[in-house]
Amino acid sequence: MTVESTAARKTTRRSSGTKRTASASTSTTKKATAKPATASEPELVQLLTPEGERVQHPDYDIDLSAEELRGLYRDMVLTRRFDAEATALQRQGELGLWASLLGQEAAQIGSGRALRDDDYVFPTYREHGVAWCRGVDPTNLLGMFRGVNNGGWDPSTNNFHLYTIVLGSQTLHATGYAMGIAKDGADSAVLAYFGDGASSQGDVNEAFVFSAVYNAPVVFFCQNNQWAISEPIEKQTRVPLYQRARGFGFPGVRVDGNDVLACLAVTRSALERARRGEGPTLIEAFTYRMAAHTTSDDPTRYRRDAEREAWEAKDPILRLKAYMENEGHADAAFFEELEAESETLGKQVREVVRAMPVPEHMAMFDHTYADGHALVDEERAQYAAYQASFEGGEAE
Ligand SMILES: Cc1ncc(C[n+]2csc(CCOP(=O)(O)OP(=O)(O)O)c2C)c(N)n1
Ligand SMILES: [Mg+2]
Repeated sequence: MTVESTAARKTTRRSSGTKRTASASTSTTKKATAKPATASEPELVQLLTPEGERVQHPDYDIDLSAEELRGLYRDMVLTRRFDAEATALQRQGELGLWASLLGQEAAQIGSGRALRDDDYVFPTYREHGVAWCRGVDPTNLLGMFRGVNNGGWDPSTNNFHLYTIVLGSQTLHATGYAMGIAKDGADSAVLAYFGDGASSQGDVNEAFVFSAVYNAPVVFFCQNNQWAISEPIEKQTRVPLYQRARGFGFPGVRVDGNDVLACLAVTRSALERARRGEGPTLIEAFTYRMAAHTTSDDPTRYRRDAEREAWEAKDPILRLKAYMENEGHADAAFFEELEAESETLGKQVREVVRAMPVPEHMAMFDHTYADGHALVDEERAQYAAYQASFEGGEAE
């Protein structure tokens, strides 16, 4: 383990348990300032501590109304509920697979709510919270995981690209798209998501080179959730990921990925910078994958419970709830109504998934190429022969 990654873990442990003295001595928490990072600690932009105390940052300020805060809270709660429902549906055999975003709600809602409608998003396979912010019907996310369609939404409707499973490839798509809109003279920006594991992909590094050299209006949003399936972050890098940007010639910033306010402020600022024609930014959202990599994975085989427990103390939803309650930004009725809304969403998700029509088997070959392809034709014929070999004509 390197000196810097050791320092990062020390920061993690220290900030998870202890309360700052400022919160005990004053009821008006807004005057507190974040503890400056020491020379050995990588900087982390934070506006809301794990205890729900509002702190200031010299470069990133944000002033949100109570209504906006409640909106961010609602987004996170409903996204978590949707995610839990999808995990349960997989366990009941209704989905083939699910990649949970549990723990990453603040990173996704904060960055997703920083976008303008005309901005464009390139997600991985875990960006359910960002999809929510873009207005993609959450049940549309589930068709691919049920195996009844190849994507499930039209990217151009919500400026939200299809989920991408080939790690990092979407960062190149995003860079090319950003170069294109810049040539068109648009003042919109592109937000590309990827993970700590994907940061090791050649595609991501090529995207950094091209976006820097062409000053492309793209923001790279890396959710460092500490794990790439069973590989820890220490196996991906010898420097904090955000520091890599410097070598490519653009700024990098590490943000507390469990702090929705900080994620919103930092992403908003980076998108504005891109729109001004000042080029790319790398945001490293320091967070944690609380669940398994996917429902096919068993993290108890490779990581300790204590690590997960330390991150539980930094839950993104609980800290915003504590802040809103302390400051009187939400009352009991708000939380009760939201609970009822979550129940309704869960019920709706279950009903829609179970009612999804089973596609005709041969349809999976239809949209591979716009104009057909000899190899696909051969595969289609082979598959048709295989289906015909079953008694009654077709396998269930
Ligand atoms: C090019 C490529 N190599 C390997 C895989 C297999 N794979 C799927 S997810 C994953 C780990 C990704 O980790 P990370 O980028 O940190 O994202 P996270 O799943 O933690 O959100 C791997 C290796 C893949 N999908 N694509
Ligand atoms: Mg990861």
